[in-house]
Amino acid sequence: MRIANSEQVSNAIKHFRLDGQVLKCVPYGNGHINDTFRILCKLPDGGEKYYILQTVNSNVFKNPTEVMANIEKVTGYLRGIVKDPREVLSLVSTVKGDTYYIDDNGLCWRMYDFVNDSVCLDQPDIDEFYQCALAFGKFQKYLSNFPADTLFETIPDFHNTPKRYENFIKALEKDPLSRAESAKDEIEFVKSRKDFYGVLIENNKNGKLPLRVSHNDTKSNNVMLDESTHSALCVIDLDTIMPGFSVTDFGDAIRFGANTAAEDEKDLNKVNLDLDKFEVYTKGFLSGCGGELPDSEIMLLPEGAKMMTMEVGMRFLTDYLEGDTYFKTDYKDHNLVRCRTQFKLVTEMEKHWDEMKKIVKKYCRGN
Ligand code: ADP
Ligand code: GN1
Ligand code: MG
Repeated sequence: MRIANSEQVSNAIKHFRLDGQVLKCVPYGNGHINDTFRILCKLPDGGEKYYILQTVNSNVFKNPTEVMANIEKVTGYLRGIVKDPREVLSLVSTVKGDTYYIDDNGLCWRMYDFVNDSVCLDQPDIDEFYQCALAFGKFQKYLSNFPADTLFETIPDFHNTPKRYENFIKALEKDPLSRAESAKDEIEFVKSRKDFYGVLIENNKNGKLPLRVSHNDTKSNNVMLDESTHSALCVIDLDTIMPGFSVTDFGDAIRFGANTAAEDEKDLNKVNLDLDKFEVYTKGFLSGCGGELPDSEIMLLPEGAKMMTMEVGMRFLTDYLEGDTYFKTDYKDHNLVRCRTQFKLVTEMEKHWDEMKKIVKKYCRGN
């Protein structure tokens, strides 16, 4: 379901400083949160230029202006580090000189330069997945000296899995649409793993897992690759940049990209963990991080992968119980289907746990 209607879209466009005349505006991308549009403009010299227009979903981000403040700071900082302008998102300013526009309905809009000649992929092959790993690893490295305390927490407790579990239990107790009956096995799956959810937070407390500036939404379709070489260009979807853990950035990417099937595959026989992709991502991510991560953190990468798969599955299930109010859905049981896919992948990770640990150990340096 879209957040904005076409009148609101046309009105929003007028408030941004575009280099030409708008020819076309079409819905774009596969994100679950924001409304995204691609705009085509005719330039005065006859050429053409694309832009990306987005709403910031205020049901998800309670304070969109804080989201925009984070993005402005981080993209400005990254621009001082990278060489090619296509390596960092560029906000387009409004006619008033701001980085966002709030319309009369309170909707927050922003515009980006389109990353030209690029693609982003829902199901990358192994080489493309390596490129995504490099991009997210470098992103972590580039931001290692960024002043984390200047960032707003755009979604409080975003990857606090024990809190996510509490929210799941609350939704289950309310069960407003009486859907719990149709998800008995999935509910049991979540409850039976309750002791696992605090593992990363415990490792943070015991000093093995430091807070770092992280992306927090590392799906492969949040990286733009060069259209012709398929090498990594730019990390996008910066709404959730906040202090977080390296291993959850790693883990969410594995959840999405090392699954042998789509995030919402209905045939669970097709859902497996691709260990070759797991290894290639480990290699690419650590290489991108440039030796920043100590061995004790590297050894927790499998926990990050299982935690994120479990957590996102739990979030899909919670949203199903609450009546699909958070994630965009395409059909009635979409969130239930998505959660089943995640839980099958968790089962695969549990089966291959020792192999996952063995793989990450190969990349430790003995420190
Ligand atoms: P969501 O939070 O809904 O996932 P994203 O910011 O990831 O929103 O954008 C959705 C999709 O729009 C992306 O997966 C990508 O295909 C496309 N996109 C977003 N920003 C750009 C950009 N600057 N240049 C080209 N494509 C973009
Ligand atoms: C959402 O915005 P998008 O589609 O990249 C969600 C992530 C989930 C993901 C599941 C802000 O990501 O946390 O992991 O869906 N983003 C937010 O596909 O909640
Ligand atoms: Mg996205």
